[in-house]
Amino acid sequence: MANERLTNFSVTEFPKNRPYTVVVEGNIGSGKTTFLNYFQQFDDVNVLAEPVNKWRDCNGFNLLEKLYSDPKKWSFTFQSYVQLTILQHHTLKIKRSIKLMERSIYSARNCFVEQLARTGCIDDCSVSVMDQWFNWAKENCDLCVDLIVYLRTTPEVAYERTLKRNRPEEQCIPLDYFKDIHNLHEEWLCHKKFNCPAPVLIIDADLDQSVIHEEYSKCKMQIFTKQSEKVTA
Ligand code: TTP
Ligand code: MG
Repeated sequence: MANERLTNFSVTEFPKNRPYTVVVEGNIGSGKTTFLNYFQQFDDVNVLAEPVNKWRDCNGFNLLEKLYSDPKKWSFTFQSYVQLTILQHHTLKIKRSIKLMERSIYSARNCFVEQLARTGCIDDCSVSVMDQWFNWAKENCDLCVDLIVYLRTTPEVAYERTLKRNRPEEQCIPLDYFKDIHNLHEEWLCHKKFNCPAPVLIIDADLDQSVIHEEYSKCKMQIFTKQSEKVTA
């Protein structure tokens, strides 16, 4: 499979002066990293995975652990850093023609900050500051997204997978939190209640790991025809 190029499958016109950018979204534990790892095999794809590793080590501070231990105290600090690190991925200059990213500043705002705001874990004043940064970034940086791949799971499956993979910080997250984050992904990507910057390709990510690679393989065609369908529509 080495040297295989995803652009060979493509029927879409790639942007001239920036990479074709695909962001992968879905609940915690929905399989975003597994999905991205599958695409590492293609020579023309630059995969930017696991920003969460930075959130667990910001100059030695584990912000993810702080967030879950005291959300009211740490959510602004945590979400500010999330916004910065994802912005760094959005703006990273790469040489390959396709950029595949885990998460975007849109899901950080529309799903996670929104959930914190609705449950009173972050105050309006902090959200306003985050939004000022967010709007500034949108106006002054190239945050173009060509396609959103939504790995749609039921909250129960995402919850079970998260327990199983055993990131220590996440063991205390209740099922209700997964339901909230799931519903916000649905509001955003299916019902378009918030700013949705690109067409959305929905994948059934409840499927078992044993068949998921086959699903990804089918999906590479869909990913790169979706855009052209939209252009010609
Ligand atoms: P995800 O960004 O969903 O990453 P993941 O690696 O858990 O996903 P997958 O299994 O699909 O690869 O979440 C990482 C952790 O960060 C999770 O505990 C939720 C938290 N988080 C926030 O609290 N706020 C945010 O804005 C984001 C993006 C994540
Ligand atoms: Mg991941």
